Amino acid sequence: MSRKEITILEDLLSSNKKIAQDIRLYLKAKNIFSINLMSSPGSGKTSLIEKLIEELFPKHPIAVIEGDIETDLDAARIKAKGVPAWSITTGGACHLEARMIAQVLKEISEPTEFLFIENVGNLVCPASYDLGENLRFVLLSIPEGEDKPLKYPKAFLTAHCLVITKIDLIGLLSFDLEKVKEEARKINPHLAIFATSARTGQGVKELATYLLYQRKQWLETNA
Ligand SMILES: Nc1nc2c(ncn2[C@@H]2O[C@H](COP(=O)(O)OP(=O)(O)OP(=O)(O)O)[C@@H](O)[C@H]2O)c(=O)[nH]1
Ligand SMILES: [Mg+2]
Repeated sequence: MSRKEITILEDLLSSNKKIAQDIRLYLKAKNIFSINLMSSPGSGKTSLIEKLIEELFPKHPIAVIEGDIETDLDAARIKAKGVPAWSITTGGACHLEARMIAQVLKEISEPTEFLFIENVGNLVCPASYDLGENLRFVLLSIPEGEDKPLKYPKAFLTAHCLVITKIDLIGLLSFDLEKVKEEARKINPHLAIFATSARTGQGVKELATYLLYQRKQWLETNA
């Protein structure tokens, strides 16, 4: 990358960061706790949101922003659960940016406790863009293989929580769960780690409890 390209990228990230901070303040004023979900395509982001909706909604009102390169298929899946959802189609861009989220936020008119933001399926670019979220999830599904924390460290370094998805498939594939946890924690010792299955529901209640606890803590702070 040339020096000029590096400068442009730095400017872009710093302007993204400013918008993200405004988003955090805006959402805090409305008591909306937001979660940015990052993973490779098909790791189970939408499926996990669907299961968390089953666990939390309607007692805890939810809104969802779905980022995709093309189509609003994921938003349609969320709306089918009775939850308001907005689709951001990036038209080729491999990640969401804070300015895209800012455009949608004003449309959230109902009281909301949790805002899930499903990032574009990609384990690289989304890690560099703050979306004003309070929690960042990185998902890693069993079929992707156990080397992903080592190969894509930034996603694991910047996340608060690792969700190992499709845990129902662990008996079918060679995947050393303990080794992955250990390697992920070497990159980021603060990672909370859950293993879930959208098929059997395993781990979803525990993850929902974690979210409720994190939001409660956040409501009690001024951050
Ligand atoms: N066996 C199993 N399959 C799952 C699980 N979660 C998701 N899937 C399947 O994995 C595929 C992809 O799931 P999605 O939830 O659409 O994945 P995604 O990460 O939202 O995909 P993109 O939005 O395209 O990046 C679908 O066929 C799901 O049925 C799970 O826990 N177990
Ligand atoms: Mg999806």
